[in-house]
Amino acid sequence: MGLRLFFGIPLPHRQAEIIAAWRDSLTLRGRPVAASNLHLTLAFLGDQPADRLAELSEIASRIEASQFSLTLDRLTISHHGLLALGPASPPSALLDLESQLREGLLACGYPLDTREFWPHVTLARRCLIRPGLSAPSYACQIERFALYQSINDGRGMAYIPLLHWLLGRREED
Ligand code: 2AM
Repeated sequence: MGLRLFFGIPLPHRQAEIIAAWRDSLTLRGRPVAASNLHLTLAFLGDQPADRLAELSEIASRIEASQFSLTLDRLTISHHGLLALGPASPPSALLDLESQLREGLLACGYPLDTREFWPHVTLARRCLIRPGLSAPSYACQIERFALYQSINDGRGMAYIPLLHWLLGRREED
């Protein structure tokens, strides 16, 4: 049986707790994503045989991308009730990271989603749709990305980071 895998960026622990507390204060019901599971998906791989982990690790370790500051300030509620927070202006280092990863994965034959990259952190699913919610603005420093396994632990989905990679420090840091 395969592993359900994706590459993503974990939200730093403290910001994840703050964002989850804000989300809970909205009382939109639905199915909240636990603070420890909050992430921004870079590339969704679906079910993959475990013996491709070494190749995925190799692809990720070839990436040369910098750390960046991410401001989450655009709130979306889709008509399915998916509540997501993303950057109104995605930083170029984030777009660069995603495109290097995409190119590496496509070159090795992984079938990726052909839709345009929509950087977002899903906060809850199947929420009540309440128009006019104002978006907060949360800034965090992104220093790593990870390969996750998505598992259903009986209580819902849990996203387990299997491997992670540090992004490069910028020259001015
Ligand atoms: P979502 O949060 O917008 O639902 C783990 O399931 C992560 O992969 C989630 O962040 C989810 O995005 C994303 N994901 C799940 N299925 C996907 C698909 N078919 N294409 C792209 N991303 C997907």
